[in-house]
Amino acid sequence: RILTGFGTIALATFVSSKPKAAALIKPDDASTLLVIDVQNCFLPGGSLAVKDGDQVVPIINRIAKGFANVVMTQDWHTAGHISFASAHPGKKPFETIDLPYGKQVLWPDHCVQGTEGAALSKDLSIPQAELIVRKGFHKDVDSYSAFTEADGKTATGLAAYLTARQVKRLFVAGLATDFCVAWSALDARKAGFETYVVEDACRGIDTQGSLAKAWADMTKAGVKRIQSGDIAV
Ligand code: VGL
Ligand code: ZN
Repeated sequence: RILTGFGTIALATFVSSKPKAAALIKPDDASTLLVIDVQNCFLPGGSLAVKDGDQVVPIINRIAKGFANVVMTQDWHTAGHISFASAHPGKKPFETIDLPYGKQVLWPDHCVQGTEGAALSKDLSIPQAELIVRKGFHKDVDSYSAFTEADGKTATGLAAYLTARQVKRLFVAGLATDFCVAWSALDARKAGFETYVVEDACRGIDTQGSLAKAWADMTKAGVKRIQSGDIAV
């Protein structure tokens, strides 16, 4: 009888208890929001449009209000860049080739220096953004990562910049989840930063299983997968 009584109380407690809200993550002075490649070419109507890519813009604008430090990147290719399928006779976009530095996915021409397609979205509203890192500007080397080019050794200077600014934590958002966001987040971990990827503030290209692989690689590397609602703004 006593045990039955306890059972009833325990069940009543269980049924009535509300799920606890997870604590919000508060960006501090050692935190930087890294906004990857929110450029016209990757938005609807662009030459390498990421599905629903425009939906990240209001989300990024909202979370950016919580950050004193914001850095953006801009994919910035030469005309005839080695990552363009058009530079390889007989090759089509989304095919891959072997280059001296490894496998390269071939893309439609995109983000050519100085073109409207390479411009950052005019709908971004982040006036405090302090630095724009351009990448992929060497004709014979791609650079998905904001830190290191695809040769695996040429630095963009971003890690040195962030270290000099005493940044410890990076929150990564933008386009595309499975390429420039993932490669940047993986390199951020290699450089020793605590790294969060804000999933709903990113959209992926997802070619040949790339999105699932990117999340698996990021998780393995200790990247924390969060949502924009987890951040205190
Ligand atoms: C990107 C493919 C080619 C990206 C850039 O921003 O994710 N993807 N260039
Ligand atoms: Zn590119």
